[in-house]
Amino acid sequence: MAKPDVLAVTKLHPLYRQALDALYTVHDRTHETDSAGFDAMAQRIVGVASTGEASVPGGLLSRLPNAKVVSVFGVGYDGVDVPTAIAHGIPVTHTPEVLTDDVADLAMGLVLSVGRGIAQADQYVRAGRWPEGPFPLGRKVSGARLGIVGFGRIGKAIARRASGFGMAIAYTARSEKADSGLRFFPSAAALAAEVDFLVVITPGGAATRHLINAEVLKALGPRGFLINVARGSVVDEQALIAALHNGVIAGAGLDVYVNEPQVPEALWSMPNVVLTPHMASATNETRQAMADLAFANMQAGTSGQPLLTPVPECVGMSGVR
Ligand code: 8YV
Repeated sequence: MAKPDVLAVTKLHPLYRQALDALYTVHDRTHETDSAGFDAMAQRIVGVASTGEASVPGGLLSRLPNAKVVSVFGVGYDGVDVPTAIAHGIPVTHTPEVLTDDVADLAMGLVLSVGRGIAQADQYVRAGRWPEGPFPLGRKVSGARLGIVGFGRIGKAIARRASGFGMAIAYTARSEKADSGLRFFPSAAALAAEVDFLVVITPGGAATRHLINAEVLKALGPRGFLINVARGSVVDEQALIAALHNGVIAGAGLDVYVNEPQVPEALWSMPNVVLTPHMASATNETRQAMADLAFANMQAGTSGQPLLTPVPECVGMSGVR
């Protein structure tokens, strides 16, 4: 019997791709590479596979009359046109929980790295410069003030780790979480003014675009560091480059960018930034767990079973638990 057809809208992680290949015929970006061929088979597509960074536009979903699920390999699904998916009765799933620890770990890694200059110190040793004299002093992380922008699962996991460093932790979010026991600020700017490290971990998309702008960076100030493990779109990248260049803030640790995998060249040579290539969830253990969950959601969706982890907007959809 022929395997059911699914569309991969981007290059998938091999673990997710291999799992899908066992059960499905996977069409690799056919909507982009072969428009005529895609028209001929669009109605056979029963599922759409995507990632946190990729785009699943409404126009594509409208061409898939028999799609039963969009399964995103990632917790963020800002690339998916969810209202259009819902309008067409196509639920969207993602991979929450399984990557929370890794993303929180990398956020703390960037806090330590920018505060203590770990990446720069590594370069200093490798360049043979130690004999010239000691590496410049860093910023003490333990006991410093940490602000978290976005207080969902990952934001809370960052707070738990930061409390182990004896940090004074505060946050901003759409609403105050009464049970957090932490100080709440109503805006990113108000929070930034009160902290040494500002860690951004909100969902991406239109609602948070440029939430971190020139005003917030000014409030963070010349001794403040920005960490972004959310989406590049949340930070006004040009304002950030200017702030780093002009000493408006002390430095930044960035895992995400506006136009990945392109990173603005202006950042490459800045001594006060640490740059990582969108790798917050990139461990063997977590990528396996993400692949298992994304595959299980695809399988459930295409066979009419309850979905394991639908995105919140799709929880109420008929046939979705
Ligand atoms: C990516 C992410 O999905 O979970 C998210 O939202 O951004 C990442 O985990 C991952 O890089 C796979 O593309």
